[in-house]
Amino acid sequence: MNETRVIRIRESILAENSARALDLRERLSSHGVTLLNLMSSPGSGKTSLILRTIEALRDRYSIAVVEADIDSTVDADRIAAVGIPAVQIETGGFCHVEAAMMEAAVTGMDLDALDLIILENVGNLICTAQHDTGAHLCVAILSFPEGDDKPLKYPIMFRAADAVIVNKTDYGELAEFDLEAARRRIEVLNPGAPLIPLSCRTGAGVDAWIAWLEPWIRSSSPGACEPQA
Ligand SMILES: Nc1nc2c(ncn2[C@@H]2O[C@H](COP(=O)(O)OP(=O)(O)OP(=O)(O)O)[C@@H](O)[C@H]2O)c(=O)[nH]1
Ligand SMILES: [Mg+2]
Repeated sequence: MNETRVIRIRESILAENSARALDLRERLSSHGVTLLNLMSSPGSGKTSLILRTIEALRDRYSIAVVEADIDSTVDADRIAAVGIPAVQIETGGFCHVEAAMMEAAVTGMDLDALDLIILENVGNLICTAQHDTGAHLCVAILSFPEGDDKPLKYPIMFRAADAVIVNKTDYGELAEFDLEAARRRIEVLNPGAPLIPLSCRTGAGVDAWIAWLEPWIRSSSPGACEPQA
């Protein structure tokens, strides 16, 4: 009897992506550029955090932004409106960014003139964490209205992160978000990963985020973020 031939597409596609991501990361490092991959569910505050980060760092560092969405240039337009170069990746249905998309996005950028590229990944908590984009750092954002149970339901995202931001703390009691419960759940998944509560609306806590991020810029060495299966 003939043996059934099995072609493992997923493994080979992921392996090819990982190789491209490694090349891109090394290329960016050689130009002294740090790539930060921001991931969260839709509406948690990725674009708002990018705008806060630009505000805090633009005097000291040269920053560019890559926005990824299934469609539209809404977020790239918000970044361009504050005078920071922004490239929009329209993924056309893909729910994550891959290394090849980032290669295309950085083509044409003057890498020697840049210190930091921030990627706003597509809004979702699942497949974004499974694909290496070439980033040096991966940061996950959770927000008060989403609930403190998200690390239990979407562990891969929280395992993949170098740091976890908890945004929208200004919701306070309204959101019934238990920060200590979230901290314990993330600690189990990703021991030692810092949890940084803040509010992009009021600016409270943004200093702690900048204090965590700044040493990585220009160091161009990768954090511990790893795509999760
Ligand atoms: N109350 C409050 N609202 C916030 C805060 N941060 C962001 N928002 C609001 O939340 C909504 C979504 O914020 P965005 O920054 O667009 O979120 P996003 O993650 O970029 O969303 P997508 O790109 O659609 O995935 C907007 O109405 C923001 O004004 C915050 O700290 N507190
Ligand atoms: Mg956005």
